[in-house]
Amino acid sequence: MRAWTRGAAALAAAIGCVATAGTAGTAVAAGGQGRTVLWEAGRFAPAVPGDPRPPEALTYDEDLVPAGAEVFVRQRVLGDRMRVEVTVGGLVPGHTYGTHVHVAPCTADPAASGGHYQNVPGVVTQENEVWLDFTADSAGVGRAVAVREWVFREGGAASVVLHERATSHGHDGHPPGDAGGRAACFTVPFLGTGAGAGPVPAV
Ligand SMILES: [Cu+2]
Repeated sequence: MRAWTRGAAALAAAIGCVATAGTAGTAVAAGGQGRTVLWEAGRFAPAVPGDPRPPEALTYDEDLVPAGAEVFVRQRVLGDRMRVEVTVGGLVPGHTYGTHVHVAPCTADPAASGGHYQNVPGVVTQENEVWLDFTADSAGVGRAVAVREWVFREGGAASVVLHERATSHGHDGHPPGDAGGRAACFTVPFLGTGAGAGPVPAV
């Protein structure tokens, strides 16, 4: 087991969450002044059409995202700002994965996760969406962080999708936001604008 996996597993255990193969673990922790953190961990498994209970982490392209690859997503909300971090292990070394937060959960149908989450609907820019492109290192581990001066609408962001190539800014012949086919999808119930308000959720 690689160091990053051990570290993430130790952290997950520390906050009361244990990730197992084919499932996702969730932990929500809240501190003072509306500070709220969400962790999700999963292990990619092939999508099986018709599966009534598909795993939270689905691969649609096992050449790019092999079964067994692990994914961790962390979101921190601080008032009206947020930070989203994704780490994936077990990928193709040197490959760049266009990666975004999408609006709907994953199913065996790659299109089910819908479009990119947009802060201002209809505006396709990196700043108005959450792009988390990364290039896997020599060990097949990729990591990206996005900080935004806004927070998802409640229930409006539901997955992280890995695509087959880097996200276009519109200067390379592809439309802005386009990153090719969907290689994998991880369902994440992202925290929304209500994070930090109301009762503290149980950890
Ligand atoms: Cu996408």
